[in-house]
Amino acid sequence: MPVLVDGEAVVYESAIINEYLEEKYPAVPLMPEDPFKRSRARIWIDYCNTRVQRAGGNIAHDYQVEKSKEELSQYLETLDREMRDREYIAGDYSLADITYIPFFCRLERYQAKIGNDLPHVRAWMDRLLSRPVVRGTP
Ligand SMILES: N[C@@H](CCC(=O)N[C@@H](CS)C(=O)NCC(=O)O)C(=O)O
Repeated sequence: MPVLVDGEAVVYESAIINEYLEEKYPAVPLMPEDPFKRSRARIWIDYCNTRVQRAGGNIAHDYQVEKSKEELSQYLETLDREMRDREYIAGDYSLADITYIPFFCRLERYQAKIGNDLPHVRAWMDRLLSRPVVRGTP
């Protein structure tokens, strides 16, 4: 369970931790300024956490594996359609992209493959994983 302890502040839930850090350190903005674009970023953050990571977590924890694999492949197909004409999922690089990085780093754990059948997700994943800060994270 991800928990951030920042002095007296104890923050949990990964999406809430990310927003806490975004608000605390505004010098590097990682959410769009425009309210509609912010809502798109939040939609894809929610999609990752309530669908992609939920299905992946089920698979990793040996719960409803076949059903979850089927769901996960549908979610990835949806993402592939979304990413067809995009470099990042919600405009510029944002917390929405960052939310998917742990999933892409742990594909084996989720018994998932991002192959040639998902070319747009694959290109997006490669783009994210090749960022220096991601490559430098153990
Ligand atoms: N919604 C929580 C999820 C916390 C969490 O890490 N859940 C575990 C189960 S305790 C999980 O299934 N993670 C996926 C995995 O095991 O790879 C968050 O985003 O902070």
